[in-house]
Amino acid sequence: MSEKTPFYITTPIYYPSAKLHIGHAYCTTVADTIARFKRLAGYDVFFLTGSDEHGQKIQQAAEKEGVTPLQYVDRIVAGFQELWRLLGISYDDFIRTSEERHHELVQHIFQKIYDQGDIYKGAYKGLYCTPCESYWTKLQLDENGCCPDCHRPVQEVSEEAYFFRMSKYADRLLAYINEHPDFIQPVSRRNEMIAFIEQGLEDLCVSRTSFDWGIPVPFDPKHVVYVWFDALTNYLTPIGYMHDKEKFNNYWPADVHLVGKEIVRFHTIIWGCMLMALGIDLPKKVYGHGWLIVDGAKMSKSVGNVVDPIALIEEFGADAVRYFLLREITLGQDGNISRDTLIGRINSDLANDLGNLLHRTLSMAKKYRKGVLAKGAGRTDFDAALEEMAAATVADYTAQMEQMELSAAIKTAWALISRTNKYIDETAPWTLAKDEAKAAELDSVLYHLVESLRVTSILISPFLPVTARRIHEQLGFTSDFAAVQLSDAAWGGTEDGHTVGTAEQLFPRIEIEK
Ligand code: ME8
Repeated sequence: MSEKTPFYITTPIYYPSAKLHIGHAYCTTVADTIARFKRLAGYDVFFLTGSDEHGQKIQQAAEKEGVTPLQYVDRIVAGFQELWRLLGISYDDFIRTSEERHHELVQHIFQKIYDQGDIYKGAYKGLYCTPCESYWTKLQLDENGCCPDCHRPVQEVSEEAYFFRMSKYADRLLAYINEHPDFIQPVSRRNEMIAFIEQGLEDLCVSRTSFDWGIPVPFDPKHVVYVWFDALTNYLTPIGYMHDKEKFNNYWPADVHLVGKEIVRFHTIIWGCMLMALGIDLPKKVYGHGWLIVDGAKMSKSVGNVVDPIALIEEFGADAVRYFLLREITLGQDGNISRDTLIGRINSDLANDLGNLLHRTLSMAKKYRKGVLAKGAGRTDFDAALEEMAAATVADYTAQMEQMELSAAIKTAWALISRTNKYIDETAPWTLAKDEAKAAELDSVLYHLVESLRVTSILISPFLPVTARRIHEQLGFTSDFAAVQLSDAAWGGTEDGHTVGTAEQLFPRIEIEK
């Protein structure tokens, strides 16, 4: 096993029922940025995403198209994987719940909990929302008697079913939540969950007989396992729960399950009780992020405002989309996105602040010194101030990233970019270049500009991985960028005599059509 500290992060596994939209891409981009940061900071990271492929909804959609459920999901899941490739998502494993390794685990867990008496056979009478794959009680329905989550009609179902004794774990779960303030974040979500459990937990229906696209209950195969009971266990499979105890003990408990706010309940209450029944530690943190709102309205097919991430990536590039999502939205809160703000960010932050800084730096180094830098001579107060700012930036950024304050951290990195642009105006290299007596000062300015950009490239690499690598290359570094560590962001890494590379445009300005 690696000597590094393990860090295990997951996204939800997505339903292949429709095309993924920018909201799904948001969740995965956040998780990817955290995973990349942790690798940069020297952790042994395991980053998991995947697809949640069972359930009545999928079976019905496949029937409509006249294909098998597996044929139906295969095509959609290939689309997910293509989107994650385009977006630069650096997952370590992609789990599909239709895989054998997952079936084996679900059946093992179902059997184990049954054998210990925490799953029993009963009769289910109640209300089911098929689009959400959720059971509700009458009291929980909205004012129109519909699903409180999606507000679509629910169906009365009555069938023989297996139940999981969640009620038995309610008090222990509540005590756990109270004793572990970090378990559910942000705090608003934690309070919601406490209130939910305090109303009392009913036993959960964990099997269905009205369709068969699912994992059969091992001892009663006319039942299939309820999709959420099936899906939640995905987090245990790729890290070796069944077959590699050493790997499992290394990565579990998960450091973060990153999920959207509406599924925090499943990840804390159902999953919490399941893990308690299995005698496995609970994840260290379940973080509920907010929703992306488009031009002020929640994305929905009926409103017609669903944003296709692939179209955005094709038009603006993956790094611009990533930057925009991570910078505009404060993690944990809902965030409004619009085409105008995206273009505004590309033009002001990426093309102007960052792109111009790199371009000006490389052109001046080429023009005044044929690209060759000298380290150590002619240091002025301006230079000392920039060094100090860079050191403070690395420290603040690191603290913010550790707290998952991604938007704050990228703003912190951008403040160094702005400060470095200001430093060019303060030091006016074009004036220094005219005066032989100022040659050492000019050397120092050029060195400081390159050094600031080198530090910047490291800090922005979890957010803008392609751009960061391009900056590294244009600055003339031939070392493997993937091997760069956060500790390399200490000032002074550029060697005396280093030769910078050639400037290429990082981000073209987008002209806004009138
Ligand atoms: O819930 N903004 O899958 P799912 C931000 N299969 N995030 C959004 C969003 C928006 N507008 N719309 C959706 C499932 N999401 C289950 C998960 S895990 C064991 C099983 C996010 O395909 C949403 O909040 O419906 C959630 O985290 C994920 O996409 C759900 O995707």
